[in-house]
Amino acid sequence: MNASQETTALLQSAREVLDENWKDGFTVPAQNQYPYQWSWDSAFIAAGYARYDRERAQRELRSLFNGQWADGRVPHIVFHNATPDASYFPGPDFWRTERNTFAPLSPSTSGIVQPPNHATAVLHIVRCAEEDGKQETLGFAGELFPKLRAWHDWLYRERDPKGEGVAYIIHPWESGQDNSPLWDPVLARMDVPPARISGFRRRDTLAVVPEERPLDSDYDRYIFLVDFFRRRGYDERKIFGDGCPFLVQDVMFNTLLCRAEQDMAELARLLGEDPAPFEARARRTADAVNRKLWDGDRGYYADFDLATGKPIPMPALAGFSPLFARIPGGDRAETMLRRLLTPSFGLGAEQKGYPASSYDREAPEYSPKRYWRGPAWIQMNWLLMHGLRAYGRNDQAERLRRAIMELPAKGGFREYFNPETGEGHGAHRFSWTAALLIDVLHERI
Ligand code: 9WN
Repeated sequence: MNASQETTALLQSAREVLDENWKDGFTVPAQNQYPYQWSWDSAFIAAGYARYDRERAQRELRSLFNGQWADGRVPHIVFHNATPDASYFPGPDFWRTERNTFAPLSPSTSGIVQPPNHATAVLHIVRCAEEDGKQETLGFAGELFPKLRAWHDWLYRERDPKGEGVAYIIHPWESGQDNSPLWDPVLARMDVPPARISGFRRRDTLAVVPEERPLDSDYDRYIFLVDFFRRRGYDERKIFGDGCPFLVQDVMFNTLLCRAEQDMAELARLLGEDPAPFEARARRTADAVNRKLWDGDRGYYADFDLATGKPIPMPALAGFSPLFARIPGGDRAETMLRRLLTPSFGLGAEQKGYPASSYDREAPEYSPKRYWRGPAWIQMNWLLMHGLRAYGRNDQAERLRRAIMELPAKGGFREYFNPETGEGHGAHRFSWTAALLIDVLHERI
């Protein structure tokens, strides 16, 4: 096969993954591991559909927003089929979100959230249509616009009670980077009474080997936290007021919020609405990220632990994500790039292997196979690729783009990859791996 035939075959295989995972209205991240609809996955998946099936891209996000709560929150999982699937825990029966009057009765959902990358996906769908000379997705953008605004309003209202400009998260699952070493110090402090976590059985290690998944002690804490929220009926004021043990202002979550507000401003312009309130909120969040989350010692951004009032200076790749929303000014960006383009993250000049490692390869917590503790992820590469381009670093961006294409070709459409060898790990036939590969293969750069 020549290069063009290989690309065509890869594209075809990626579409097959998405066809298999498409459940007539939404896409599961992976059949045997994640059998429902996940929030930030859906936005990445829609970005891939936007390139070849815009009808599906729109249905994907519409389905997700069918699970939006009346208070504006977009839950991290929507259980379109209320019957629990034996391959995933915690399923629809565990969350008891009916304890909150804002939760929809149908579809049933989880009660926590994930990074807000949805407005970015909607704008991407509109832009892809424009590239083809089509305007037909503007109606869809107009339909989603008030829902996206309500979602962001909820984040600023409920998750930023002091009006700092940055939202906090209350669970590692809300970060999207569930098992990152970032959470180790916070989880280690948590006292988990055994009675509160009795009787649950993990399902995530049925299809994926335990060595690639979190430890039991992590899961105890994940479930303890959900129980803490469930007991308070998912009332954010009570969760905060009663001293939730996990309260973190996360860099990547706020970067995606900032970018989503920038993209809302753009959508507002296209729809004849006023962009000013969105621009103002985006600026306020960018300023707050720069003020509160910048770590001058390390030269990139760090999460902030509200429970201790201290930063979490762990070397996670997500600390570079603010490039995606053009948050750092020129000098800071230069400092960050010097640090990013070192062997720590697999982007060193002449370095072998595949960028980017999700955690510093030289840190003691690093593991190339265990999820979020070192492996390369396609969606992280995609975010950073766009971030590097925004600062004119097209050569380095191209290395990430190549990795987005090479990793699935070598390791299969897996959830994550060993950054040293390219071997695939985690769930098989994983949707956003396929979708973002499709996206970059269609780019006109
Ligand atoms: C919990 C679905 C999700 C992703 C997350 C990823 C993983 C879930 C889990 O899978 O999290 O939400 O059970 O491990 O960490 O980013 O959205 O693909």
